[in-house]
Amino acid sequence: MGLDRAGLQRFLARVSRRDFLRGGLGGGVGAVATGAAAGIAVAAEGHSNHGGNNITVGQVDNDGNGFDPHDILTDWDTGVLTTEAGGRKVRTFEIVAIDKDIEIAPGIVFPAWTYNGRIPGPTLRATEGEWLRVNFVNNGSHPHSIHFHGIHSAGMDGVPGAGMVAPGEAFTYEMPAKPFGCHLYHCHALPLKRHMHKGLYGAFIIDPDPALHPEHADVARSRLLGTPENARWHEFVMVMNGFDTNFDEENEVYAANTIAFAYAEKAIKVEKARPIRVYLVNVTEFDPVNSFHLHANFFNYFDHGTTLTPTLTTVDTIMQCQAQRGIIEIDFSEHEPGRYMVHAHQAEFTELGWMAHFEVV
Ligand SMILES: [Cu+2]
Repeated sequence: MGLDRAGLQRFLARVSRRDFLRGGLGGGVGAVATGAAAGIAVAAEGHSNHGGNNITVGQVDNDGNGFDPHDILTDWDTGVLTTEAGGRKVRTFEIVAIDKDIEIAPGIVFPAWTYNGRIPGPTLRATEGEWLRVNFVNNGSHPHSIHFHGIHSAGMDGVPGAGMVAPGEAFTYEMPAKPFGCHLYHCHALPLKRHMHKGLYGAFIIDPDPALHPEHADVARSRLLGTPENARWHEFVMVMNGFDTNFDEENEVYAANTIAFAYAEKAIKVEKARPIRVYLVNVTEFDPVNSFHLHANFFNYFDHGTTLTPTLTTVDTIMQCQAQRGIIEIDFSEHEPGRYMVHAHQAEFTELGWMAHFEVV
């Protein structure tokens, strides 16, 4: 093969990561095997599987996890909206950090740290110009925080010394909802990579206020949850993540919204006539980039979602470093009905779980 030493190391690392899934749970050091795991293997690239599905065999217990990845696509948490005497609109959210085991692929249970018992945490959704109040309780076993990617004061940054919360304690983060776009939040306790990859992150969407964007008011209205213009769209959140199940600082499982192959096994149904908007966030730890590639079609992309005109037009692949995010807009109205694949174009990530289908009907 002519590999140099570094190349050989990369090759061996890849083999060991694939062997993890191919061998099912045999080498699952650190991952907790459930009873249901016995006999579960992965239909990987063995010769007998050519032409097969190349996805996991068996089912993740969504009830046991307490969430269904198909619900996570669309279950916006809009909090509670109140108007103060002075007219200020305040949106209040409740988030609790909890240690919890999550089954991320059939039979592979990850000892996670979560916001509200799920990974990703609730998809917080607000409107530009509101005031946000996030009541955070840390019921986990380690100090945690919520660091928002948005615009706020130093004291609200969720870093050590500004909103770090010891186990059993609470903190309220307050900030304006700006700028509009597709953002994220995550724990910023140290060591950061450990706290992030354990599952403490979520999407944070701020819809534009059409009144503030007269030049693109129609686009802003189409993004504003609750308007008829917005209801035309299929909107989905996809948080690209990975899990290091044996704590060797490499991911063994990849996904959008945590559960390997969830949307490959059960496709995301979309009506042909309705446009699709994906709020895409990359929180993958340990790998420098992740990506989103669409088959048989092209899309427009709004980097960070902070513009109302696309920052990339007519592309079929975009990549994001960790914490980068953006809005993808897809139109299948001219396509024939059928299944259209989406996956990371790092083939390894695809084989380890980050693959999905849109089923256009
Ligand atoms: Cu933390």
